[in-house]
Amino acid sequence: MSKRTEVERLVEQLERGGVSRREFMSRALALGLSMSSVGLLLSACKGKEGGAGAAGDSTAADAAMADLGPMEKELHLYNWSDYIAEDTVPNFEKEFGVKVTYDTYESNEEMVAKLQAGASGYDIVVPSGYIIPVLVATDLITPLNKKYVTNIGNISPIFRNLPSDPGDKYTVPWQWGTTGIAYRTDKIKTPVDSWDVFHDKKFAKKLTMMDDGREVIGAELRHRGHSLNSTDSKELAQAKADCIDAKKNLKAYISAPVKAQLISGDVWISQLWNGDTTQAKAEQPNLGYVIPKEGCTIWGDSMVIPKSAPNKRAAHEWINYIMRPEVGAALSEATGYGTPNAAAAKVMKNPVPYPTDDELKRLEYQVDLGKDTATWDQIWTEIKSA
Ligand code: N2P
Repeated sequence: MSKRTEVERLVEQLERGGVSRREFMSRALALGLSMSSVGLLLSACKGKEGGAGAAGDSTAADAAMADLGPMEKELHLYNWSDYIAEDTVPNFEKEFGVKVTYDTYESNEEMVAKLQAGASGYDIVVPSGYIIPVLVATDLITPLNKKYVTNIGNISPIFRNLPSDPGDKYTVPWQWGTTGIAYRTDKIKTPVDSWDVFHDKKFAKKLTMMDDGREVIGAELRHRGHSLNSTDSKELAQAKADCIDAKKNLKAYISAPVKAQLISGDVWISQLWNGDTTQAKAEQPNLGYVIPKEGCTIWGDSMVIPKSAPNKRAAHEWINYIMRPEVGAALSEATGYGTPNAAAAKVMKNPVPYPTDDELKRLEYQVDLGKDTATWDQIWTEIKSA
């Protein structure tokens, strides 16, 4: 049977209620469909299913108010690296009598692959906005029990009811930032203000871009004046060629760990997030950061609870704890990122200000690419192996 027919048959089975959403997901992934395509199929089938999934919404509403029982003794966190204050975990452990484990990842895709591989044991993960609809559609995260997240009023209205999670059903925002260019002000004579710099032979092998297809392809799309969410095949073909051209100049595709090389001077210019640049600047004052004139990504990451989380009560207590003003403030002081927590911003000396309307014109939020995720994945694989 052709792959296409197999997928069609699987969709029919889902509509009849012959397979659960979870089983559908694992079989579709086994057939080689991307996570996003599976998500798209699942949302398209919503309501048509005869099986348990059809009752999904009312079940979710009930679950959202259910009692979670007593506090568990453990909590397993999975977060981006260099994205928390030193005291945040120890203080929580002390106050709640919970043993916390803390693992880190370098990209949304790495984290999603872990969740998708089956019960990961994680109680909290911190995806960016564009990934959330995919996690919801593939049934990998659970709605929040609102009665445990009493500090939600501390979150600024700008970060409530986001397009990635209408009604704040699944998410509480963690931090936000931008993906621009970090550079050594003592090594570069002319100011860096454009994605052009990654094509400049003068800087060959002193340059890095992130190990993240959405960011690298997105940057080259913006470089040509396009949306970093483009699904236009001509624009994508050009972006791929541009990425391959820049790659000849790069030392590596590397994300958070590049900080050490910027500090030492092995690398002079990096595509990097604003907060990680601020962290590096504490050790290397000759560092600048710019939002290139062609524009770049603005993103927000949120805490969510995987459906398979073994410690759901502790996960909710963690989310509520993070929303305390002093905890949120310490977090942003340490990471250099913006806080979505208005009460935390009030007690900070220098909170990162939310971009002005003018700056926002150059910034763009990533969105789920739906069925075109597969095309992007393919292009990124080809760039990496070029
Ligand atoms: C990691 C912070 C960046 C998160 N250091 C990007 N969404």
